[in-house]
Formats: sequence, structure tokens, C-alpha cells
Amino acid sequence: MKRRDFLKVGSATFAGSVFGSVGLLTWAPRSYAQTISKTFYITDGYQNLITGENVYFRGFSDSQNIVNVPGESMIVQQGDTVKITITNTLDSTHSFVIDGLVDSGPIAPNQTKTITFEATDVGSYLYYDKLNAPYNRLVGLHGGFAVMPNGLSNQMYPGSPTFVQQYFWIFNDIDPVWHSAIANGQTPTTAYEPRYFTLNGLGGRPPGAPGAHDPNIDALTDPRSALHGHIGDRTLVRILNPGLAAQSVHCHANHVEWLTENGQIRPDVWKKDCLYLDGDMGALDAIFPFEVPPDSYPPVTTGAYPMHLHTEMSQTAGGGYYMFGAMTDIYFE
Ligand SMILES: [Cu+2]
Repeated sequence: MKRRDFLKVGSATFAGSVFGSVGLLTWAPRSYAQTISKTFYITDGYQNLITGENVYFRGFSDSQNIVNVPGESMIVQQGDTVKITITNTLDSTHSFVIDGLVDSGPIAPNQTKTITFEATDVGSYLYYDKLNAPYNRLVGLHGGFAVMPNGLSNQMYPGSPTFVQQYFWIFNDIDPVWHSAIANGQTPTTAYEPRYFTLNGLGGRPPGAPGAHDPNIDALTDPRSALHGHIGDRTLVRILNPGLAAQSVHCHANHVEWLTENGQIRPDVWKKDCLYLDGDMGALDAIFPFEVPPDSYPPVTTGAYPMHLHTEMSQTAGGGYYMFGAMTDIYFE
């Protein structure tokens, strides 16, 4: 087990510079297919969580010296050739899989493997390590991947409701006992007891808490997670759950338009306030419409509203730190 020097820095610096943050993805359609190349390093490290507990993670990272959990999200266009080079810096075997699109097969310790595939089907996908399931995925080897329809910038699939911007919400849940076992090359033998719940790798920080409003460590203000828009800035959210816990995703201010469930386009678009998200690889797509909040009087067009989960445990960290769980804010600008 490698414990690198970078693991010793304080939590704030560690989270900001090591578990790097990635800004909102921009997308411009093309009239032609391209080859999209991306390099990932499979790395590991320890993150100091809000309780002071030091927890082991692995990630598909942008360099050998950091741990990205989740890995950087990717958006490509249908018909593109995707070329991904993965270097496994660890002493265990890993893989890179997108169900329905590609499976790297085993990548041995210190091996570099390049996989090439065509982005055939539009939709939202998790890329993840399928080996030693579900453990490698749970300790952080996952990220978001999306295929946009050919030449379209504002629809998720041909004929879908339109949007002007898109985000990934990747939920995960963490049992530190399991992470420790995996760090030591063992298979967990205890019952699963998730104690941390994250959105794009971070928990929330309520006002007044250490790190509150720091976008590098607070899921409420992390630019990957917090929705920002003016009235009419309809926003597609690609919701993925590599964790094991099922969740109930609740957006305040507006109902969302529910487009897909576990990769399937729904026959009708329903407006919902809560969306049920399956544990163990559940997936949803929904549009937050950024309409004038219908329940406010006098009417308002600005303000911040929460997105949280209606499973109570998911709103805590360490068994008791309330509002340090998986949540973010929706900012009407
Ligand atoms: Cu709620």
C-alpha cells in the first residue's frame, strides 16, 4: 500500500487541490464526428472527512499525483470515436467499463492500456471499475459519461424536452470500514454501514460550519453540483448512483421533468418533486426548468433553494453531523 506525501496535507488544501474540482461542462454540437481522447490514472489516497476521519479512496484521476472522486465527467457526440488511455498506478488489477459501450478487461498493476470505441447510443452513463464488484466502484472508481445526439445541443435524445445547460449529479455512500478493508487488499466481511453520503464526491457544509461556502469542499456551492440559472435556463441533470443506497432526490422551488429511468426513456414526461433513485447503479435524467417558483408569494425570481435527499440518513455524516450529507443548492440568479 502506497501512502504518498500528499496525503499528509490538511483537509481543506487536500480537498481543493488533490480531489480536484471540475467546472460545469460546456457543450457545442458539431456537424462531423471526432476522435475524443482522454487519459486517466488509477490512483489512491486518503481524504480527511468532516468528522476528522481519514478515509481511503481510489479514483480515475487526471494525473498520477491526485485522486479524483468522481473522475472528470465527459460529454461526447453520437458517432464520435472515444479513445481512453488508462494507467494503473496501483498494485491491484482494475478495469474501465461503460455498460453497453466498452469494457477494457483487466488492467494489471503498472500497465497502461488504450481502449477505443464508438459512442453509438445517446444517453447518460457511469464509467466505473467493474472488477471486485462493487468494492472498486464504491471506493471511488467511477465518473460520468454522456453521449449527445448528433448535431443537437439542446436535447438529450431526439424529440426530448429542451435545455440550455447540463450537469452531472453523481451520488455515492461510504462505509469507512469497507474502505479500510479494500485499502488492505481484503474483501469486506462486515454488514454495510454507510456513514458518509456524497454528491460529486463532497458532502454539504451548513452555514457556520468549517468550510461552508468553500466550493472546493462544500457540495452546496461546488460548481459541479450547484445549479445556477436565470428564469428559463432549463437545466438537464444527469443523475447517477454508483453507491449502494437508494435515494429520494428532492428539488425545491420547481418540480423537475422526469425523462429517463435506469437508461430507459420514459413513455411520458412527468413533473415530479421527488425522484426515486435506485441503489447499486440507479440512473435518472431530469430537467430542472428554472420557472418562477409557483409556491412563493409575493412571487420571486431570485434566491437559493435546496436539493436534498429524503432518506434521512443521507443528510448526515459520521452518524450525527446533520446537513453534512449529499445535498446542493439551486440558485435563481
Ligand atoms: Cu425536500
